[in-house]
Amino acid sequence: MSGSDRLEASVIESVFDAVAETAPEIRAALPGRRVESDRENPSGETVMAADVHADELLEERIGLIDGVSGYASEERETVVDVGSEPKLGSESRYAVAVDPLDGSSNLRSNNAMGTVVGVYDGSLPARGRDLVAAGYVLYGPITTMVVATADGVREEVVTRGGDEGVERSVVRESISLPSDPVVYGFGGRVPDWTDGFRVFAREIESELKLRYGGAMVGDVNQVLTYGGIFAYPALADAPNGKLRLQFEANPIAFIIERAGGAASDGTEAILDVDPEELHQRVPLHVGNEQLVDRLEAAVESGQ
Ligand code: FBP
Repeated sequence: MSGSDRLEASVIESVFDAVAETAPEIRAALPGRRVESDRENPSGETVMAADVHADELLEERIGLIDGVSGYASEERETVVDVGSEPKLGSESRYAVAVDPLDGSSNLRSNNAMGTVVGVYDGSLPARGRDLVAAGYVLYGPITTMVVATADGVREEVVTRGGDEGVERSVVRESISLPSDPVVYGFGGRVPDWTDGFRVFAREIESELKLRYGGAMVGDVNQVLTYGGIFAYPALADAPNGKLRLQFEANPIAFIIERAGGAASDGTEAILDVDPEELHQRVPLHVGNEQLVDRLEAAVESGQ
């Protein structure tokens, strides 16, 4: 293994160690933080106290990792320079982009939420093809962490191990999307969808079962488990949809592609989208490849 391969492997491992160690703390701190903070994020959304707390914990832990030069989050205007000189014999530097608490509007109703993480080889904003790993934590009835690297996709259960800290056990290895899709979940209001997307949705409704929980991580995890498609599409008054390219769409697209699926903005692969700015939004459609292909055809013909 070359020095730069060693650095990359070490950075990826350290990032997901830090995320796994932080996840139980993020979860344990939720009950007292189901209230709005006094802040707005760069996308103009009111930030919950739990978003702020998760972001601070992750910045502190990820910022300590050797080889990580930048930390960016959906809740911060700019990339934080957390770099120290790499000690593993390589000049390669990595940036980590995080959605600390995806779906935090589910806090009030006590539904699932997650943490999304992308490890980019390069500075941000970057193309999804520059990701070397991505993953998410799902705070469901149990806490799970999905990690995708060049080697494939795995799912771990993360629990607190008392004085020993966090315990992790791999429960699914080499995950691939089931070939016979079962579920779909689409965000946004139906009247706000484009004509092409509405036509596609009408077809899908008679083929698959609706599963929409209002947190991308939870909805994508259903797709990863049962096969199907998740979308937060372009809307009449929001042609770029709602989800952020660097923090949400790219990491999820990377995971789904590694699991044998596809991810599109409606016309091209999400991972090929050229970023213009850190907080840009993008329509996201992810799932089994044949469904994403059909979606692209429908969106194209019905603009
Ligand atoms: P946050 O990261 O600010 O929570 O927003 C993202 C998100 O919550 C996604 O997880 C989810 O898919 C979408 O917004 C839900 O939006 P809506 O409430 O419009 O269905």
